[in-house]
Amino acid sequence: MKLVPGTSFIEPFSVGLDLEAAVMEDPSRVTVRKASAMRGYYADPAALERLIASGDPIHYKVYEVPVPEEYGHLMYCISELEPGLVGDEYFMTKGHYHSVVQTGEIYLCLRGEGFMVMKTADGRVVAEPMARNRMVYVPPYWAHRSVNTGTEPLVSFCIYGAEAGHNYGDIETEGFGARMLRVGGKPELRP
Ligand code: PAN
Ligand code: ZN
Repeated sequence: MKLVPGTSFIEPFSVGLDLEAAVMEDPSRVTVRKASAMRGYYADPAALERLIASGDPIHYKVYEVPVPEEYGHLMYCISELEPGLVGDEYFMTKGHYHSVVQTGEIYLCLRGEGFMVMKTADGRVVAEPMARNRMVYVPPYWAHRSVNTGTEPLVSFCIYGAEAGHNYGDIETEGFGARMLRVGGKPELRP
């Protein structure tokens, strides 16, 4: 067998995914982001500080059994975003471009309701609805952020090229171009 430089050989394996319960059974890595990790992301920083002061609740968790972060491998995870509001803005993930910007991603929503908000570097913004059994295709070049507009956790199974990497810096500086706000009790994407 001839191995290709840059793509590690590993043993096959399987993991338990309970799609009904929307959980990964034995994740070996769980990334937790609390409200305090979201400073700078919401339109109402004072509301975020109140949330942090009231116990700094978990915002979202990402469950993984990681594979090598190399071309050829496929990374996958369960992403679980809690419901809630920061002022009038629904809880959301930080959002990112992939560092290898031509890497796409698939999100299969297992639970909850919300939106995948996607943007390009030249300012286009598109929001696709997320609900159980709905799949969102994030094409190459689009930054992506999930937003929970429901009352239960928004949980998705994601798959993407493992070489992708995460570029948070560009979103921190340029923002997302639009925010998902609660207006008259309903979600509305506002520039
Ligand atoms: C997902 C996200 C996950 C958390 O696995 O990383 O939903 O969102 P942030 O990374 O924006 O904090 C993904 O898109 N990976 O590429
Ligand atoms: Zn991604």
